[in-house]
Amino acid sequence: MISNELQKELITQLNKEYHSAYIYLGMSAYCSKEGFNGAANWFLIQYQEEVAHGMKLFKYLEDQDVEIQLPSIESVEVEYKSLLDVFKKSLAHEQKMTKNLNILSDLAMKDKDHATYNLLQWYVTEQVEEEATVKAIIDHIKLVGDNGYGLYTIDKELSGRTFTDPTAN
Ligand code: OFO
Repeated sequence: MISNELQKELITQLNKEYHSAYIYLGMSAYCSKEGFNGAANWFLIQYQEEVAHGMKLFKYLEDQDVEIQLPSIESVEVEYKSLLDVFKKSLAHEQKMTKNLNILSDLAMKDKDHATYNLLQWYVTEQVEEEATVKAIIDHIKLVGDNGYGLYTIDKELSGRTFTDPTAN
């Protein structure tokens, strides 16, 4: 049985996963508008990943008989300064999510709720990968600076990303 406090926090986390998805949809729209179609594809896949994160949590809450509530999803920004800016904002967002997940893990540990703690560790591990991936992209963009051909090459690389359900294993 998940404590009431933790149930409430997990519902908030569910909302945050879908908010993350929404943020990435906005980032995809920005990139597409600016002609960075590869980056638009990359963020669209990120959107799909966040939806999958949300579904994993949704399923867990159902399995644990938690009464599901679906509060409204906060609106998101769709304007950014540059390709570098959009990826920097993505990293800042993921760092915030990591912090939240650590707080949630602390709470599950305090409650001695091993099942929820286990689930949260899956998310914590996923965050390490997400942050590292975005950091690497930021480094590449910084390397090329304003060089058009460099940005074109990075965008082309980003177009190769395909969706693999992160929750499948
Ligand atoms: Fe759901 O991992 Fe990013 O936010």
